[in-house]
Amino acid sequence: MTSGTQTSPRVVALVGPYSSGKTTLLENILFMTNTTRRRTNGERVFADDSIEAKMLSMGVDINVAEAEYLGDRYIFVDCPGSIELLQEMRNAVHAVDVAVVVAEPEPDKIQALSPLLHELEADDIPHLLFINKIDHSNVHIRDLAAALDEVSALPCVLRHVPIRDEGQISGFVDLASRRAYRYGTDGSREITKTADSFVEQVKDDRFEMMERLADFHDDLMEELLDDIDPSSEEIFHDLATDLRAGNIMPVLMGSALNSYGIRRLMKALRHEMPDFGMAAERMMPTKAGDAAAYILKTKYVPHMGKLSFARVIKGGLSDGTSVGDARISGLFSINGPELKKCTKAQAGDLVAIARLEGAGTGDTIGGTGAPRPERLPAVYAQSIEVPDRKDEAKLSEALTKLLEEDPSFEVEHREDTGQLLLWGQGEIHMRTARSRLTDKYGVNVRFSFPRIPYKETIRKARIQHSRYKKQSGGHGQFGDVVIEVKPRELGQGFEFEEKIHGGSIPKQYITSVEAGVKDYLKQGPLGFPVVDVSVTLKDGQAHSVDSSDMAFKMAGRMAMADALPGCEPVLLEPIEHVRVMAPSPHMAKINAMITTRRGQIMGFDARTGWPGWDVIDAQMPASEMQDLIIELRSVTQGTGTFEHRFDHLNEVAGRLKDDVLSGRVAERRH
Ligand SMILES: Nc1nc2c(ncn2[C@@H]2O[C@H](COP(=O)(O)OP(=O)(O)OP(=O)(O)O)[C@@H](O)[C@H]2O)c(=O)[nH]1
Ligand SMILES: [Mg+2]
Repeated sequence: MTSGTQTSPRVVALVGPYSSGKTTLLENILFMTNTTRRRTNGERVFADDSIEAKMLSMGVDINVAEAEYLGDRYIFVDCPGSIELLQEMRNAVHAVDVAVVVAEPEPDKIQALSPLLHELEADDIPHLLFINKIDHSNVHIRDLAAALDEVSALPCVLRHVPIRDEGQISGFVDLASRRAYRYGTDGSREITKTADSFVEQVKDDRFEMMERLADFHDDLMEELLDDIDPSSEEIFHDLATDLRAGNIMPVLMGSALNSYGIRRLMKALRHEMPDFGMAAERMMPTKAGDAAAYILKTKYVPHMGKLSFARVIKGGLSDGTSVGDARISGLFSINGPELKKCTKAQAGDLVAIARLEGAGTGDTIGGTGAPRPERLPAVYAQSIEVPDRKDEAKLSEALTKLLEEDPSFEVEHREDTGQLLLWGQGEIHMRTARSRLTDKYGVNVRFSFPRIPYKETIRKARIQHSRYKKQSGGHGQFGDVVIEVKPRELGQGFEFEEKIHGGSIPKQYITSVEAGVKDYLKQGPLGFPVVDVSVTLKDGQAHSVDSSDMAFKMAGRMAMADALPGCEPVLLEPIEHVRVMAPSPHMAKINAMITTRRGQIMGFDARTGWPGWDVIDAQMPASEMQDLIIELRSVTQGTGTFEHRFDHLNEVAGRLKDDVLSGRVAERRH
């Protein structure tokens, strides 16, 4: 980079559940470091100001901002908190040196951290936790710590305990330094003083902190066993080593809004966060060129076009050169919505590259075999259509951009229903898509629940003789066929055979009959595609002048139309195999939910690699799954998720069948 020092910046992700105060924390770090002006009355100087974010009043994109603190450069990547936007965080944390998990001080809300913490643990990203909003909390810190232990695979090391004056939190004791800090009344300062009386009160907490560290440090263990009080330096040193090694999750506290504890947080980052080496190793392609960079975010910005937020893994980027096949035509440092042109970026820098062709979010340029963050399984679909056919090309272009920006969307063209489906993570995620497609890319697009791809089959066999005949002066049309239609077992598919003897139908017309039969199968007597039938052409007649391909195709079709209503048609619905995953305490509710949705439970197990989580395998009708994720999240504090795939078709009978058929009739009348 052209500005500032030559050392690479320290990159910190701010992650945490929805509305826990990540953006407020970032804003206040920026004020504290004199990067931006102080806010006035409720104004948000730094916030996600995209139309989608305003509409949903939540962060929907990452915010990136740079600050200088005590001579070091920091780049913060503030991630949106909604669980439906988890992919955004997953892509970002892959590139950072450390993550600060911002959480609210309510034991009930701690479980919502579980998927986030697992993300960080799975990708080996060192992380610490900042308990925010401590200003208006009466929480008992031990309850909170116990709740944290439940959701974190790493031991939580509580580093601060609050000091209360008349029920209000007025400061905290730093258990490592044994100092008490009073939160300043002007909201910007922390006044320190050593107070033995406070320290005395928190002796047990300090001992517990040291015990947890001692699991990784024999020296410390010996000191504790010999009743020797270790020095602050030793504890700080061990804390730093353990954060870097991913042994522990340190826990700090404060209030982003009131600037409480922010200086302590910055100091902890300054002294304890890992350097760039670990992130570089995580992102490095197996075969890297001279320079390589990982793209944590692709964004289409009005007036600028495509921007790729990239962290340089090795080598340097410079304007006008190429990295692998990718041409760098414009480099910018990022400060919130402001971009400043720069000419170079070196390993460790996080910059925006302009108009980078052929690479999207999660890709790495300048190498092959780079690890990439996994895509979240799609759990919620909407059918999208443009009322005006003229907009089709525009829609397809906009969808390409949407998918480049956010790999947790998927597009599926369903042949059986003829619909174009957009798959994503839930209602909120879908609303961001709608807003992007309509407001940002100007496509007039309609969203609705997808049609269920019902099918039909038959239960009875039948022999049918049908004749297609037309005499309209000159050339006529003549095709005569005898077919036998038989049901096949579910899942066996369609089969066509011919058993014509003595050439009653000339060979060349047999394929025409088959084409006519297949054409009919697209919509059977109940209005749905017909599956799992066998049709045998047994006999027929041809006319030397009037017979033609067309006439036999029509005859084949006609014979099917005549035969099938008499073959006891039955309605089939798609059944999906679902794996529902959630923390164990929610399993009883999930069982009930599956049963209410006509699901059948097939198995139950602990979730591998996820302590405290279980998995239920079930089969469930697709029609019951369209809003499954919404209910699942509401009964699991937002933590539950599922994977699914088509399994088989199953007969629908009774009232349900009538409902489907009447719905279908109504739909066709449109
Ligand atoms: N009382 C109190 N409120 C806070 C504190 N920090 C943030 N808030 C409030 O919490 C709300 C959410 O804050 P944000 O900073 O937007 O939260 P976020 O984590 O960025 O939210 P998303 O990006 O939507 O997930 C706002 O109304 C803040 O004013 C705090 O320390 N104390
Ligand atoms: Mg935010």
